[in-house]
Amino acid sequence: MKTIVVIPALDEEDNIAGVVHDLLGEQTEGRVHTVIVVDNGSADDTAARAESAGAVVAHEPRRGYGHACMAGSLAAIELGAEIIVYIDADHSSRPSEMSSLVDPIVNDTAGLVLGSRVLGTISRGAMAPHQRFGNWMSAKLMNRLYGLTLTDLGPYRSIRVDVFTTLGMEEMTFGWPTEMTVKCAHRDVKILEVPVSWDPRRSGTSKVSGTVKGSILAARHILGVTIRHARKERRPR
Ligand SMILES: Nc1nc2c(ncn2[C@@H]2O[C@H](COP(=O)(O)OP(=O)(O)OP(=O)(O)O)[C@@H](O)[C@H]2O)c(=O)[nH]1
Ligand SMILES: [Mg+2]
Repeated sequence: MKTIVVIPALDEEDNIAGVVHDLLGEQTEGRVHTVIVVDNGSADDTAARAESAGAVVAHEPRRGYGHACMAGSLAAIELGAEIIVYIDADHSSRPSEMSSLVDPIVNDTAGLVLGSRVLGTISRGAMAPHQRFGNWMSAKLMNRLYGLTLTDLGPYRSIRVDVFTTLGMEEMTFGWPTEMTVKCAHRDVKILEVPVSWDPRRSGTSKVSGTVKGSILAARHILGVTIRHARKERRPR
């Protein structure tokens, strides 16, 4: 199946070329057709470096992780993607683990695959205690409200495009990954967690969990989305 990787990127000039290179190289064993880097108004050289490394660059001037993921997803669909994989730009996730994300969709054992860092390996210094706690609490709440058995939020994830197009994604900032998961749960899409590794960002500055403001905003969005959608009716498959 045609697999396209979407990378939301904001000021990641020192990380992006390495990630794109690994995704398009032998580590992914031919699974990746195209890499789309969505430059979210970076003030640095992110876009040019992504392009030099072989990525297709999309530009999304509206700030927000969800806006960037949405722009990348639409570009991927335009290019004929059947599977979309999302991965961060800072090398925290490993392109070499792509098979865990893609193969369950190819084998039709899942429509949404979430890379769980809790089931996998978190390198020393890669995740602050408040982030571990926030992820744990979010997963617990999602499990309780949606009858799931998740362990993590899973920023490294993949989705079948024909599932994605039914979701009507609306959360254009930190709530994007949560919205995708809970909407899949409501639609009885098979959700599979697979173990993945999580490393510290290679360089550059954190925009989310490494800052107080980012962490508070992320927590508010994640919990808000989880609770709001639980009140909505289940939709037919
Ligand atoms: N497009 C876009 N990307 C963003 C935005 N904020 C963060 N990102 C990207 O989303 C990914 C996750 O952001 P990070 O800053 O790494 O957040 P984090 O992983 O919680 O924090 P670290 O542990 O410091 O890496 C990275 O690829 C960022 O470049 C944003 O507003 N727009
Ligand atoms: Mg990061």
